[in-house]
Amino acid sequence: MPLDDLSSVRTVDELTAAAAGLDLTPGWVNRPVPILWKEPKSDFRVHQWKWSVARAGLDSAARLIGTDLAERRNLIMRNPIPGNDLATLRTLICAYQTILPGETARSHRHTPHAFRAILESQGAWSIVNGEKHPMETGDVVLTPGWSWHGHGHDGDAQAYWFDGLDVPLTHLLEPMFFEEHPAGLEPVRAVTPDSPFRFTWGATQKALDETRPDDGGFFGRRIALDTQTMPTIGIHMQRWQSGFRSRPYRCTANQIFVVMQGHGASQIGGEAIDWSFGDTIAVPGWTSIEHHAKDDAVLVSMTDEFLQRWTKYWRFESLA
Ligand code: GTQ
Ligand code: FE2
Repeated sequence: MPLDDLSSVRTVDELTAAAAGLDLTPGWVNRPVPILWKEPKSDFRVHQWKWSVARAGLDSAARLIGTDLAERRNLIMRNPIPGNDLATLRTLICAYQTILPGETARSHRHTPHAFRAILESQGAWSIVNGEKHPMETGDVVLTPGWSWHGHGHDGDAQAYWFDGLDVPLTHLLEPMFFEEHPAGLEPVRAVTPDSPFRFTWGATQKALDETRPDDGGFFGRRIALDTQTMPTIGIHMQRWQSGFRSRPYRCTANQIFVVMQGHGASQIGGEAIDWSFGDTIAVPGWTSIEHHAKDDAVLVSMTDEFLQRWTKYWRFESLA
């Protein structure tokens, strides 16, 4: 019998063995990990990164390495599961980044979409497609995929921000392109404090003032930023009054919360997590979420919810 002839096999076992030799796997064979399962069961873990710890790391990085060598002086928040050295959650990565007064970080562009939420900055900026966007404390600045972006700092004190990107999704789908700007730092064509890529702290607070808490009680006062130029990353800003307790829920979206103001305690997947300014919490999809603000708090969150809605995978469930 020729090795590639499956016509004359006499038993199921023979067929299985012969097919395997031709890179054909019978679907009826028991596998260690099945193809389908009842409900989401992420390998990724709920995890929190404390700002106090990461900030000290950034300060040491600023002391030890310049932006000439480190194109981006950042600390990536790797989900602590075996074999993973990049992804924060299945589709998302995030990092903390810092820049010193007078420094610049060269311009580049890549297919992954990105944004920054500014934790501490007076005078830092990002040049996005030739337009200089101020990055002041509390601002959110978008760099949609394939837009040139480089950073710099005209102020007097070290600046810090949170970066969020969809790099793991790009890795999965494989359309990765990356290019350095020929000029190093892209020349500034215009200064644009008002730009669809920039959401100032002031504008966010005003929009939140005009928003009522959601009727379901799951999210409190919350707005979605317009990220249609980068549809894989949803960004919400939420503001909770001292004492706010959310109704528990779970949804299939992967979510990362960053604390912009205040402190609180949340129950995430049954785990108590105390959070305060600058902390980041990664929450894989289908994990129970119940937030509690202990003083007036503002959190920014990034999510693949809109991507999951578009693919019709998204599900939401109230847990109380
Ligand atoms: O600032 O351009 O944290 O390209 C990771 C990759 C930041 C950036 C990160 C990046 C950037
Ligand atoms: Fe980048």
